[in-house]
Amino acid sequence: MAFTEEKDGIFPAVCPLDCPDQCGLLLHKKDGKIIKVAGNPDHPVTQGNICNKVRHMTDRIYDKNRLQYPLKRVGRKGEGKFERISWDEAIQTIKDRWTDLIEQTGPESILPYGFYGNMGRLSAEGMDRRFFNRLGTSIQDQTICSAAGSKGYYYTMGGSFGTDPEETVHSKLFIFWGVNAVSTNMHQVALAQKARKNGAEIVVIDVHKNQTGRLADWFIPILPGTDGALALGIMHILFAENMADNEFLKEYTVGHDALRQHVIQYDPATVAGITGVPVEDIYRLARMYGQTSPSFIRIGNGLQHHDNGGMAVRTISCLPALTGQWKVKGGGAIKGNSSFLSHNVNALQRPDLRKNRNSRVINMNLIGQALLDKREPIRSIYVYNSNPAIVAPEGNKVRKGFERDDLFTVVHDLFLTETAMYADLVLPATSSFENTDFYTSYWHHYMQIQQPVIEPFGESKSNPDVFRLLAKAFGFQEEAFEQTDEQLIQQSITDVNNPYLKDVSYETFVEKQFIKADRSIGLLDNLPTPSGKIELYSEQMERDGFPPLPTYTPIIHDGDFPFLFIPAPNHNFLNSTFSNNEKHITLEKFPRLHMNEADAAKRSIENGDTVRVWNGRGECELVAAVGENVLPGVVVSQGLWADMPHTKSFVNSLAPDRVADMGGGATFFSGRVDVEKLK
Ligand SMILES: Nc1nc2c(c(=O)[nH]1)N[C@H]1C(S)=C(S)[C@@H](COP(=O)(O)OP(=O)(O)OC[C@H]3O[C@@H](n4cnc5c(=O)[nH]c(N)nc54)[C@H](O)[C@@H]3O)O[C@H]1N2
Ligand SMILES: Nc1nc2c(c(=O)[nH]1)N[C@H]1C(S)=C(S)[C@@H](COP(=O)(O)OP(=O)(O)OC[C@H]3O[C@@H](n4cnc5c(=O)[nH]c(N)nc54)[C@H](O)[C@@H]3O)O[C@H]1N2
Ligand code: SF4
Ligand SMILES: [Mo]
Repeated sequence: MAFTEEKDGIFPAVCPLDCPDQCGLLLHKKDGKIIKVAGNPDHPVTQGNICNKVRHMTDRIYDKNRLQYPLKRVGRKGEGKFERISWDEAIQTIKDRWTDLIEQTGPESILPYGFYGNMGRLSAEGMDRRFFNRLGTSIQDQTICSAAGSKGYYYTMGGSFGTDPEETVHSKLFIFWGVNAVSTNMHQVALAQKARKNGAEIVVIDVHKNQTGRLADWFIPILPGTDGALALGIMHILFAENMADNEFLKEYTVGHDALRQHVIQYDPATVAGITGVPVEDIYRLARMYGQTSPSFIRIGNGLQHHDNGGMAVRTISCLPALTGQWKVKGGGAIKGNSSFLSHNVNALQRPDLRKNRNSRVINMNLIGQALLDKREPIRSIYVYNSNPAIVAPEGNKVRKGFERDDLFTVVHDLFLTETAMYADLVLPATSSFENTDFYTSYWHHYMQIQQPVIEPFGESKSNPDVFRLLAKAFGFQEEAFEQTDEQLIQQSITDVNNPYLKDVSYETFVEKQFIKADRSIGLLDNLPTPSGKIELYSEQMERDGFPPLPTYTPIIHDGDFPFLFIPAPNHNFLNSTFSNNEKHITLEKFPRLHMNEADAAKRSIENGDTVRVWNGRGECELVAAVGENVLPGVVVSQGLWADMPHTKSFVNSLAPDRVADMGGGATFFSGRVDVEKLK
């Protein structure tokens, strides 16, 4: 019997959020409703522990403000006046408007804009991709999260391949580098805590002494955007003091001799001048790293949200090779591990359905600019799994773009988000617990399957179902649009061109619930870099216009404002998800600005004062948290707060939309601001 038909019981589920941990869940159902979301103790990595955010997920699923039926706008854009319509009317309106646009200016005047509000492979990159490929719309370059760092790591290692996190329990040294893991990767912290009982040490390198910094045995504050220099300083000492593993370097890397010469220039005094990390600490860290085995580095997303983020990750990712840690159980690094679970993406997304192979590509970090660009304008945008009016940089430009009267905007979401406020049509989305889908973690090595546990809320529909309806309205005849979710999953896990993943059947997947990538296959024997080795020197980078060896380049000077501003994520929201849920807001209290007491004193700012934060792009108001948790010259906010009448905490109005050095990545953390006390 399908789970949805059973009124009471406990059913397996997957956390759908954009979080590396991808926990296994158990949903407790009574009288047909979910009454409790708990961790699934059978999940080999997450083992029944989940975060507070998702423990309160039932509030979100049954929130009184959840969208139940399609809406059409009857007021001004942004005003929030809508009227209920039927699904038939909604789909017909989209069909008619898009048909006109395609006739007038071609399909590329339509832009899909989605991200990973639901990490399900079908929800985020299944029927949607098939449909937009077939329609021939513009292509969205999905760069907002980890594009720069993933590219940097790719140059060194050939893909998102790192340590099996389960093995890190054997490690003796954890370096959490630019990652607020207590909030963003709690099970990696749990593994580190376990290892700590066996003598492991935990080092945290961050611009903010947040929850993760406070847990460290040693917290190293660093100036924003200078991590590459610190890594080069460590390399300098590893080579100078003969701590490098020469055998490993010879067998498994290219370019170690060149690197050895190259890093002579990054002596500890020079590096201290760049990073703000004292010379003696650079020596201490390098010796700790050079002399401890196994050692493990968790490379965060935060440190790559900078102008030089790609190169920073590229540089740090060379470190485990210098000390031969890739051969040690529990040693190495993780930036991301998604490549171990790469499935049959072509079968799922069907790029072959696209006739206009050279369609224009729009970098999602530049959505504000793109919507305001008058040359070959975007005339319609379809937003799903994302909330760009809050999460995208240069937020004021983004909103100005969405205000355009001639832009036909459709937003599919569970809530009337800030972005939905600008929509012409709003479509209600099911929650992931109402869908069939499968999930592949970007940190641990397990795929998981989701079967629907409850019926769709109101008239809400899943992402794949909306695209099935649209395909039908457009009269697309291909079988690809008739296929069921089960068929899509089967196609995705068949003929996978990935040595770490064996084909499985849908039935086996359902029976097992968790399927692990096969790590008995040696990473070092399968590196998909051009040389088949770890590339300390990369000819490919040279061809792409980068220095072939890890090199420090400062972030771009962002105007004459005194502070570097880091608008980071917070503990109780997930990006902007939960920022509209009462319990999560109560837990987070209010949006703060952490600043150093010396800087605060100069401006007569005291703890708890409301401050105005501004630059040439925008302004917002936050509550000062004064102390020693950030270095002078740095201010840090936490959380992507929703628009509320009593807060003006739109931090992304201040963030730059310059693209990072690699992958078209985001530079949220390379902006500068000024701060004053509000009278
Ligand atoms: N609770 C919670 N969990 C989340 C999210 C959330 O919003 N809330 N978001 C999810 C998503 S989409 C992602 S991508 C991940 C992100 O999670 P993480 O990988 O942890 O990345 P961030 O939280 O962006 O930033 C991590 C840290 O980088 C620091 N930082 C900023 N600039 C620098 C720098 O130049 N150098 C160094 N060393 N540190 C720097 C910040 O102070 C912050 O503590 O978390 C996921 N999980
Ligand atoms: N200042 C600053 N800005 C940042 C960051 C930062 O650290 N600092 N982090 C950046 C990063 S790393 C990321 S990944 C982005 C994330 O940005 P987004 O991907 O926009 O993430 P969310 O804000 O969580 O919005 C996800 C939306 O998807 C909706 N949703 C959930 N499930 C479904 C579904 O099944 N179907 C549909 N149609 N909708 C669904 C949710 O209700 C929610 O409104 O933000 C970026 N923005
Ligand atoms: S948000 Fe992350 S830690 Fe929380 S339940 Fe989901 S996967 Fe687990
Ligand atoms: Mo992200």
